[in-house]
Amino acid sequence: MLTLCGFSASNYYNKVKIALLEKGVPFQEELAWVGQTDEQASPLGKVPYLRTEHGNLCESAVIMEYIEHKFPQNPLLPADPFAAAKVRELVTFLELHLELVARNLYPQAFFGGQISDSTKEKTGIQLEKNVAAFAKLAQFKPYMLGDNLSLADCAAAVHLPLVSAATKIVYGRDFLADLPVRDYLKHMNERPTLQQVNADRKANTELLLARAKAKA
Ligand SMILES: N[C@@H](CCC(=O)N[C@@H](CS)C(=O)NCC(=O)O)C(=O)O
Repeated sequence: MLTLCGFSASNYYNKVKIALLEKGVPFQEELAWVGQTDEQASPLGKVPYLRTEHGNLCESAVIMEYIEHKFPQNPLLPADPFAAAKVRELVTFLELHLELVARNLYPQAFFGGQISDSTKEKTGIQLEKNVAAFAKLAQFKPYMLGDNLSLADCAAAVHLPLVSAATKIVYGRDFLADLPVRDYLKHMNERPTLQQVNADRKANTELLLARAKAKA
């Protein structure tokens, strides 16, 4: 059986977990906090990583592709190569151009730190541009790309709330406010898979904060 390793407060961990649950692929979870990961499985010490019967895999995009190919049921990528490429394109925008940029804000938004004025300014400019570009690709109809749930929704459901929250806290304005993100997430969060992931995330976030407090 597959073993998904990491912790449930992680957005990248949850992206993979949603895909496994939506596809109905059996898996077990192994708790691995940052700093306690398996170096062989994840040489950069990042989560998630996946233990399979053939060996280990890290990087969530790679894990998603493996799962999709190995377990074709309940597909999260369209069969048509161009439509599948459009899904991958949107995942790239969500991760490379939104989440990774917004990540500069997390120390201040979520971890009680302070970011420099120049980081705040540069990140704001970059995010404005990237959000406008993302808005040209995302459909919200009702899923990221039309009628069918895809890998892009597994990513959007976990990354968009962080981008919204981080910009709201740091700039006093939700950079995604002009997009129908709230309705989209409400719709997504009605899914039993999302409800499970969100419940696990909340419980694990409390543990994470308690660990951080104990260390301080
Ligand atoms: N590109 C990676 C990103 C994963 C990632 O950044 N995970 C965070 C937790 S949400 C992490 O492990 N951070 C610790 C670190 O980067 O050292 C993926 O898609 O799996």
